Amino acid sequence: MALEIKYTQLFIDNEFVDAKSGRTFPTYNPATEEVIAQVQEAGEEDVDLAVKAARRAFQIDSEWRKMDASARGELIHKFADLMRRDTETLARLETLNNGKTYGESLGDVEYSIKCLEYYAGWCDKIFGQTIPVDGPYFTYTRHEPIGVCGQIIPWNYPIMMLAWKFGPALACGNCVVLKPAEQTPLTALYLAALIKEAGFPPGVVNIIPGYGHTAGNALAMHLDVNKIAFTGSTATGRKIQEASAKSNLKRVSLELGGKSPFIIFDVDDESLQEAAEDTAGSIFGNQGQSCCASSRIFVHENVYEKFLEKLKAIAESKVVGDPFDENTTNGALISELQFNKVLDYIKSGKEQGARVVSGGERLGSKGYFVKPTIFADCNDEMKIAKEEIFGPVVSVFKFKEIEEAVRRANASSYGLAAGIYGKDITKVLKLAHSLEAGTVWVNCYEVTTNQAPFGGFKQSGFGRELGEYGLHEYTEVKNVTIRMF
Ligand code: TXE
Repeated sequence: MALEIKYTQLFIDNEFVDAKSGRTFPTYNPATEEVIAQVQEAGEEDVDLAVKAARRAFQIDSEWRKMDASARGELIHKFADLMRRDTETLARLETLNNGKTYGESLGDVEYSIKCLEYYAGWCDKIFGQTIPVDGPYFTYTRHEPIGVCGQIIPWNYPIMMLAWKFGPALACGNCVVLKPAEQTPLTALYLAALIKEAGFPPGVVNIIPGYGHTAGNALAMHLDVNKIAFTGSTATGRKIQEASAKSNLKRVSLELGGKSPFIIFDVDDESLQEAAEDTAGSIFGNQGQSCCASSRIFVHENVYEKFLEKLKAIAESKVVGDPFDENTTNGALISELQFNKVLDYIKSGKEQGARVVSGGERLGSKGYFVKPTIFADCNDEMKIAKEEIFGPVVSVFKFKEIEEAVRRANASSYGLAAGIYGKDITKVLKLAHSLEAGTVWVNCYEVTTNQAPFGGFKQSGFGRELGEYGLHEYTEVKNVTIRMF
């Protein structure tokens, strides 16, 4: 059955409305390069209306502010239940607009529902302290919502990034204005309809599709936005931070790019196979368009060639193509721009002397498909070794000593995630503590859970998402001190 595109307007104050300018922009199916729909394009005026709606909803005596924390939790649960009801529609829409396989989209929807449920449970468990201060005073703290939160998300996990942003923000009692990526507005707008159906008061959630340099920038510069949560490139993250400094010092949390190392020791055959599978799962899954993708693999020299053989066998077993076909394991990259960027990196890897073990080219002539690509004999100075490619392209390096592996793994401006495969617990722990990364996975990779924090060291950003730590990004701590007569 054809998928009906029901929602293409801005969602402000619980209503779907046209952009004030009347402008629209096309959104594409990356697997066919065809236009799916025209979507209303938010501009500065629309951003302002959304922020005003959010501000009204955040007034101290508003329905949202007066709502019991437990009732807030029930609303988030209701939203998650509606997502569960509409799982298939959401997954189909995600695949249509993003190009990832339908199976991946189903997984994303399920994981997003669980994220929202996790945060729904937190609503009535967010509390401060009573503090034994000096003098005849009684002091306590309150963890209050920050206010109107702008949220700017990317296109690689459109539903999941929305859930990561909405979950903690709403649990803490904030109001939100979310700008989805211009490449993938459709699932966010469908979710807007579910927000309304769940019964959130008007203005608590607003969703404004549009471009980064216009709508995104207007949100980041807005004087009445209290916080911006951003996921995207390091270059744009810098602009968000700058906009905060130039406007009202709004709080900022940034989840940016990565060039994550995965260090594989001289392990037995079975472990090496597992390490190869984990590598492939991360760098080829979602077409490598994942900020924590295992893009730099450091393999001990004793098992280097064996590892490459195993990874090659996995890469060549992948079925790239129509993301709706159930036999497909790898879908399309998001856009022509991203596709060309990835192909340029592949070209540069070849030119700089890396050995192509597998892939190294596009697939077919229509749709943004790239074959899973493995480069061996890489050195640390190559462009493919240093820059985030954000595609199904992995660089494999050889190492001898553990100290050397740590030094080379840490020689990056990024610090989002890292992995280790090894059986010597002392060595592994020492390494885990030496790596400059917000997450270190040991004998596994990309095990991102709703309960544990995720975020970056260095230029991979700051602030944490998920888990209890994720809540800290969405509250202000207020100290109340009372003189006791
Ligand atoms: O990212 P942008 P792009 C990396 C990845 C990719 C590269 C470029 O390497 O190849 O970034 O992707 C909004 N003010 N990541 O150009 O620009 C934009 O509309 C406010 C890693 O798509 O960062 C979108 O909603 N907002 C990453 C969001 O920022 C602005 C995920 C992300 O877009 C803006 C995506 C501005 N001036 C890309 N300019 C990850 N960490 O997972 C753009 N935006």
